[in-house]
Amino acid sequence: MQFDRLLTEARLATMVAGDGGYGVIEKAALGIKDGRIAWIGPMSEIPGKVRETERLASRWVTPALIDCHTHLVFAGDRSDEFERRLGGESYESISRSGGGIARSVEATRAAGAAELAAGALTRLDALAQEGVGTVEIKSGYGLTRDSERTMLRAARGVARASGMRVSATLLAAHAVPPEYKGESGRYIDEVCIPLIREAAREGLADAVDAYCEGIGFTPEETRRLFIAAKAAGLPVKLHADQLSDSGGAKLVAEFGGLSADHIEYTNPDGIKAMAAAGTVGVLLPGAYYAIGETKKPPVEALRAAGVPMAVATDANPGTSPMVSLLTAANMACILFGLTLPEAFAGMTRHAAAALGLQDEIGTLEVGKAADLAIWDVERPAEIIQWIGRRPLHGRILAGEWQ
Ligand code: DI6
Ligand code: FE
Repeated sequence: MQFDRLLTEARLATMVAGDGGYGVIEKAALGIKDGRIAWIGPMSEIPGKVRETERLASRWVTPALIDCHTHLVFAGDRSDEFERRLGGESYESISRSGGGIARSVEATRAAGAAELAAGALTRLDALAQEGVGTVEIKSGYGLTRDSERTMLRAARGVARASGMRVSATLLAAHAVPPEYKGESGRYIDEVCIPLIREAAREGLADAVDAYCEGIGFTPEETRRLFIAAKAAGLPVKLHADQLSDSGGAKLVAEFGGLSADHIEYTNPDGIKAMAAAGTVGVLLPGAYYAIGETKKPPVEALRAAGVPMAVATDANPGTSPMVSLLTAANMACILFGLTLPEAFAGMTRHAAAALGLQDEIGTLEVGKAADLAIWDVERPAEIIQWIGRRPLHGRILAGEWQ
């Protein structure tokens, strides 16, 4: 067997499902050919005589991490709202008085594509330094047909510039823009649905998302949007049940959705529907923490129902100003009660499924992309235990050191 690269003396956390743990292979080797994992196993079983080894000196190797829910593309600053929230005002009340998403929309509309990409790249770099190789990036701060597409183009541009894999999501139904105030239905029909068709035709989006919430869109509007997404051949996901129980998780599961995200207020019916549809539950502890939410997502019920759980940053300028996936994982363990292997699966295997990329990334398996994170730690638990430490040795993406 010939490899382009053979990593030896590694400790692998393959994250392959089975024992519910890390899928460990000690004293392991991993062969890479044409950007893919071509061989994996104990060093004692390396097939034939192979040269060109890169010794990892017992370092741990995991799949490159995946942040499956971010809003990394935006312009402007909302730290004044942070101050207002510290003064006791709620996120919802700030939103209703013209702050919140609307503020970022104003700044984002005024920014050019280059400015948007530059800001996103800085934030993306923070994630890269923690071993992230794939990010999802949503639109949703443009809210016109042109500016939403500019945001999606910026997300595609960021992928090219960073060498990272980017999954772009159309989130035109993030908020009702001022020019449609009080007419959310008309905004859905005149802007969001035509945009779905355009984005699909132009290859700008990989999925469609919506903000189904009292301060966002109703379940009925979300349903119409999902019907259009399905017709355009795009999978759906949803900001569901974050501030109240609106039946969002059940709705997105009904459409075979990739993921239901937040899900703090999701009821047993929603959990059942997610389990039946294979919809991933994406936990976003950064938002829970930053807005001072007290209702936790129903982790025990999700676990009992066999719903795969992912963990993401929700990086955004309002409710989750956080560009650290490892911190999100730490919070998911401490605040929500995830086990360490669950948190790792949430940043790898289940995050891949939340993006529909489970055949491509998320585990160390022959045939998958050679997207790896290599760590200077004694035990995988350390990676999540520490906050702000970044014990990353390096990343290999599509077979190449970054
Ligand atoms: N994700 C979102 O998109 C909204 N909340 C959340 O957790 C709001 C984002 C924002 O305030 O900009
Ligand atoms: Fe979000």
